[in-house]
Amino acid sequence: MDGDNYNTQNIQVLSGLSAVRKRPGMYIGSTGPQGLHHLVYEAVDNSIDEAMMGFCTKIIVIIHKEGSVSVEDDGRGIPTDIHPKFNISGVELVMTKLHAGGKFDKDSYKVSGGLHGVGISVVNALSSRLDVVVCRNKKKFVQSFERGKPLFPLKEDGGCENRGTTVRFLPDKEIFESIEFSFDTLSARLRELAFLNKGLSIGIADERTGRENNFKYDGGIVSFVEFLNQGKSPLHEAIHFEKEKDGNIIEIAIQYNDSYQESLFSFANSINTVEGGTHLTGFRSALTRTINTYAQKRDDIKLANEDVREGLTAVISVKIQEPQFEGQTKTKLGNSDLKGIVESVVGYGLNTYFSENPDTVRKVIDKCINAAKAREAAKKARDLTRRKGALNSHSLPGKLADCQDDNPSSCEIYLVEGDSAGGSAKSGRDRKFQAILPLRGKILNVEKTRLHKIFENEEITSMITAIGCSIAEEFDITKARYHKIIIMTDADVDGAHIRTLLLTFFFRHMKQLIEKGYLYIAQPPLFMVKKGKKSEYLYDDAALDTKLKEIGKEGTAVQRYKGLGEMNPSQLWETTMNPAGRRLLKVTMNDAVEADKIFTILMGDEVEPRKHFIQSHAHEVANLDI
Ligand code: 0RA
Repeated sequence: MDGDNYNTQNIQVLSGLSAVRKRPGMYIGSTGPQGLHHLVYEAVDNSIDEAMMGFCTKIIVIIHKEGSVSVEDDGRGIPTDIHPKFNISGVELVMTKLHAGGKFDKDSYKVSGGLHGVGISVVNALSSRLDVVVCRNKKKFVQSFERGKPLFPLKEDGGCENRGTTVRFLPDKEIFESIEFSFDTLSARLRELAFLNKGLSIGIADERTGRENNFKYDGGIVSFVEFLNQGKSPLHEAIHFEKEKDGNIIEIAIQYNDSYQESLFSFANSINTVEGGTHLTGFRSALTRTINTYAQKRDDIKLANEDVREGLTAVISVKIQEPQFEGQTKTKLGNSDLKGIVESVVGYGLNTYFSENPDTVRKVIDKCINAAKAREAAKKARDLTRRKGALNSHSLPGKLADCQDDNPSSCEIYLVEGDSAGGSAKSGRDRKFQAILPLRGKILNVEKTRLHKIFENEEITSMITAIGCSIAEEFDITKARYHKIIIMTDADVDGAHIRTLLLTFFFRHMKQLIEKGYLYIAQPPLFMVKKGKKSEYLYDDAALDTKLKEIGKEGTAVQRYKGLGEMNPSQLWETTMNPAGRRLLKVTMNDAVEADKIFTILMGDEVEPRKHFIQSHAHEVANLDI
């Protein structure tokens, strides 16, 4: 190899990659678990691009034993010839040049695009080792890198039968907090990508555990809504349409079910736009308007947005030239022209579909009119100002013991089961930053409840008011008054049930709180072990076992705590509330689709799938990831 010359030409490129290593967060969002997994998505996106252009049918992701991940596709293979301007191979260019994105031909726009759309060179920069294998024209080529630096130029390494690209990388321990990949997190995203790219086969295998999944959905997002509606009762065949307008591709799948919940997922260039955006606004507006036109032919009733959301399962996928991502987590589509475009495409598509499918129209309109009637009846039956007052006002619920501080990021609220534990928590807390809201009795099962009923429930409204960010159309996460919302229930069956009901409420109505990492579960101790004058709190059975083995059973008293009420205020503070020693479980959701299904099954009204779920999960320990 032509050593010196080779290095000189790469100085510019390498200084680009060293910028990535200096400020990884700017390129992949964070160096935590999200950023780590983002590396895989970035690598997969290149293969997805190949698939979207019609050259790749299969992608295989493998988590290897030693912690690296490989992404293999059967696309055309990254070009191996020497690029005239840079004088290095196409492979090396793609792997080392920032924002190259892998595409030489400008005509083809990148429609998958990782969240940050930075290209695979960023993966290379942040990997202690990366190996690429390209098969093109029956020849095999290889090149290896360490922390972005090529160890040698691309070289031929024998022949091969099939074409394609394999990129295998080991994330750099010096960069990431942890380099342990989660099979479930990757699997969830790959399934989503398989839904969004119909017919594409995506497999994932975990060599550490032997787990594997294979995804291929010939129905695309129609399969997606059908999947979301499993365990629910759909009212009609999925409605589907896809249209290109002004260079944007808009694809919609809709299927109502008989529940009161909405399950809606929106995507822009395959990115889950959790915070919504212009495409979603356009969709909602067209849906309400179109259904209203039909409803008014039948009944003199005006449907509100929330009436057409009841029982709606929908997937919206737009593919656009230059997506602008905004919002707190950069998952809100900002392109202003998309609102009108989606609105007109959805209006037209729905009208066409409805005019050809009168049976479906009737079922959908019935459902929405029912929702509207229930809402209006409830409205008449109560003082409207109360709802507005209860949810938006500055009058906090009477039983809330608020904290003194008013900076949300340093404030916490404990949602405590029962008045007596609530009382202990109020005396035991640090009132400067800890607020207490006692909850009485069972919490409403929101899974089986219409929105307006939710507004009538006192426990729920007091929670909504205390937290401050409202729900439904008025939901606004920036108004959250606490950045730690801590569920504290007894360690018994009732406590577990209340916890599940609360989780269901947060998942259905304040999902973004979970996504922001604001929701926690307190971990009160299960035991106190006393020997002589020494006592110690233990938090699970395993810890108790270990302790008893260590100190011996003789002369040891074990007290089992069943309820929070068994602890006095100072014990509660010491064991469960004092930030210095307490344990908190953060509620995370690495798969919103899976969580949706789990809540449907756990809290919905079909008994069979629930039985199956409980049986097939009975062997697992309680897992508070939802
Ligand atoms: C640039 C041009 C061509 C293919 C690719 C990039 C490509 C990149 C990656 C990254 C992972 N898998 C990939 N597969 C393809 C087209 C080359 C041609 O015209 O044959």
